[in-house]
Amino acid sequence: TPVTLIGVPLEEGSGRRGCVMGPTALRIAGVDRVLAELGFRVSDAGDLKPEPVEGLEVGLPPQAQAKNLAIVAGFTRALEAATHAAASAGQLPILLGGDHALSMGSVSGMARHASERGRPLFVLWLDAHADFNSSETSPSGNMHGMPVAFFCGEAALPGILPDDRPLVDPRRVYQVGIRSVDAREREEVAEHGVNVYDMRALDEMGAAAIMREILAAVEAENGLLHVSLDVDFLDPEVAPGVGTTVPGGATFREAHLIMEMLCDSGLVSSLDLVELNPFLDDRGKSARILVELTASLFGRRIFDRPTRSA
Ligand code: DIR
Ligand code: MN
Ligand code: MN
Ligand code: MN
Repeated sequence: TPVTLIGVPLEEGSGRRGCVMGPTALRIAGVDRVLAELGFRVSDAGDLKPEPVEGLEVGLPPQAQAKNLAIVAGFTRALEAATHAAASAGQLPILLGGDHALSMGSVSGMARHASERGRPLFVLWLDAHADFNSSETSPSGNMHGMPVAFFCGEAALPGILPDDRPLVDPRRVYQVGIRSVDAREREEVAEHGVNVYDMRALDEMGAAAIMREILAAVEAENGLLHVSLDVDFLDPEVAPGVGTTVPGGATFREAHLIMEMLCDSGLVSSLDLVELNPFLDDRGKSARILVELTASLFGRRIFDRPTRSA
């Protein structure tokens, strides 16, 4: 499958500056080069321009908070269209973020693509955070905490995309690495049946057992699988270049194993690399790790595995 890189210079969904430099840092770290070395045809669509949007605030519920709604909405519309177009053209889109609000658009575009193919879309959410706040429940108003609720139709953010768009069933969302959830967000995640493997689950079960369960669920329904990788999924000692570090995250080896198992599955349809903040990084360390993980997801391995019968 040919791969298309789409830069998303969005930082207004997070509480601080810096993610706008993410796409450039990922390119400097060689994301296109490692994919080409693995034999993929890679094209770079450059950086996405947001559509101009205004007047959405009037549709929000009273007391709702959604900071920088217009700019995030403009990116969401452009991203939904660009991601859908790439997938429809038989390409595998990789979104170079940019903060995690970009997944409102990328996942919605993939949901439309999947529904046109008559296949369900599954989402693997690798993150310290559940990102299931709505404009009414968010304690911060930062929209990078809302994308999962948005593409499941639960974010109370009307008017950004059509109300009748294809949504993701929250029971087809699988979250791994979770360790920071807000009080009301916790209730929403449970109520809507999101599958959460928190850090305790990762410690107790190990990454391999978790991934076998998730991949079996995708396979059982012949689904497409969108992977959304937030830098803060990783432990801050592994990847410091992110605005919202949370101690006790995934290790380098756990993350690589997850990527290698995703590669073996052949199920991945699309990928977000998000929340990289080069202004906070340590000499390019986090950008490089994201690129190394991408290489593992696309087939780099230490040795070929002996083929084992199931
Ligand atoms: C927090 C932090 N749950 C919020 N969220 C994220 O503001 O909604 N940090 N995504 O990276
Ligand atoms: Mn996130
Ligand atoms: Mn996060
Ligand atoms: Mn709800």
